[in-house]
This record gives sequence, structure tokens and C-alpha cells, in this order.
Amino acid sequence: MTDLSKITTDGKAFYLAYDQGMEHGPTDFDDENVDPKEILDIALKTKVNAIILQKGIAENYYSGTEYAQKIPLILKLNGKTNLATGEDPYSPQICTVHEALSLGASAVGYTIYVGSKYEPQMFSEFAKIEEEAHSRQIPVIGWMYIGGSGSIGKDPRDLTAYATRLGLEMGADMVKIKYPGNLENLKWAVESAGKVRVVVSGGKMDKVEDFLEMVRIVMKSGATGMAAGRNIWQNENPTEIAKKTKEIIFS
Ligand code: FBP
Repeated sequence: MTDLSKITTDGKAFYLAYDQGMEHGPTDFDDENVDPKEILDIALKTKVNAIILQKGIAENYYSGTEYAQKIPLILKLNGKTNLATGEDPYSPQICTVHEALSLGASAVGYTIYVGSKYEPQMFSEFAKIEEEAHSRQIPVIGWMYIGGSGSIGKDPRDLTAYATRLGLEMGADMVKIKYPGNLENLKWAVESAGKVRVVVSGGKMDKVEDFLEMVRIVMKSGATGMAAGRNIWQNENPTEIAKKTKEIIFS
């Protein structure tokens, strides 16, 4: 397994995700968080294990700056908008491992929509990324998101465990999944992942307490931690909520 020590602390992790500008558009942002510098400042203040960016933001705001010396980078290698997404999502590769390394990445990420009819394309891109990243000892994180015609009507517990297992089968070092609704489902997904680490994405929750409760459940399940975005930087006090999240993850 690839060494994860640059992006974990005592085997646990808290990542700040800021790739929503591509996935959702600026609709997620307001004056407080539309500027990537604000988010990098939150990451710096709260000492997250890594920030997750697309290449354009990394190039313009991270690379060659103080941030790059202090915050590890997970570079997303693929992406899509939500405008063109039909029933079967496909998120094409837009950045190479080589570019990611030149931007200072400590790990790379790639989304596979498990259940999409475009799985063959995504598998093929992921496999090449995995081969190159591992030949350079760079960890690969699979955003294993359920989506597409093949997943419709199936049990979330089975689907989530299938998604994490797919990460193990495909050679990911870590998988990032959406919260599957309860502790029991998540435990099974973590178990199914074997040696592959599991982090859970935030989603957007209305109440801070609900988010923190989810973090508690995530840590009870044996998962490695969280990769959260909107629940942190959309909060009126991002540093405070990040601090509380960290306390749960690392306690
Ligand atoms: P959030 O914590 O804001 O949900 O971010 C996690 C994340 O996985 C991002 O990396 C990504 O941009 C977004 O969620 C995708 O969300 P969705 O699948 O809901 O469009």
C-alpha cells in the first residue's frame, strides 16, 4: 500500500473540499467563500490534513505560495458540471498525475460513478492514473459515488459496500463515499473496503449539530475521517466548525 502519512495524522484524516465550483458552479458560494484564498486561509488556520482542489485553483492560488508549504494538496484529476449530467454521469479526466505533481499534490483523486453506463471509460482512466501514481508513490483516492441507471432501485447498504469494495479491487488507497444513512450501513462499507481507507463526504446539512453527529457516527464506524466542504466553509464561523469536526475525528 502507498504511504499515506503525508495526508493522515495517526491514521485519521480531515480534508477540506473545494471543488464545488466545478461540480455545482458558484451557486454554492457567497461573498465570504467565492474567493479561493478565503478557503485556503481556513485550511491554514485549522491545519486540515489536506485541501482538495481542481487544477486551475491549484495553479492560480496554491502552487508556489505559502499555502503549498503548509497545506498538503489532493488534486482532483477529473470533473464535470451538473448542467450536462443525465441519468448516467461521467466525469472525464482533465488533469494528469504528472501535472498534479508539478502543482505540488501529495495525492490525487478521481470520481467513479458506480452504476453509470460510462463505468468502462472511468475504469480505464482510473487504472492508468493508479498505475502512474503508484509508480511515483503517490496515493490515489477514489471518489466512489453511486450514480447512474445501474444503481436505480438498489439497496443503499449494498451499493455503498460495493462502491468501497470496488476501490479495493481497483487499487485505490482510499475511497471517499457519501454517507449511507446510518452506522450499520457504513460499518459494512468500511469492512468491505478491507485495507482501503474510507473517508466520508459532507453533503449539505441544514443543522450544524446534524453534521457533527454524522462525524461522530463516521468515526464510530471505523472510517478514517471526513472530506467535507460546504458544511465547513458555508458556516458563519468556518474555523469554529472545523475545530469541532477535528476534535471528533482526532479524539
Ligand atoms: P461537500 O462536503 O460540500 O458535499 O463536498 C464533498 C464533495 O464530494 C465535493 O468534493 C464535490 O464537489 C461535491 O461533494 C459533490 O457533491 P454532489 O455529488 O452532491 O454534487
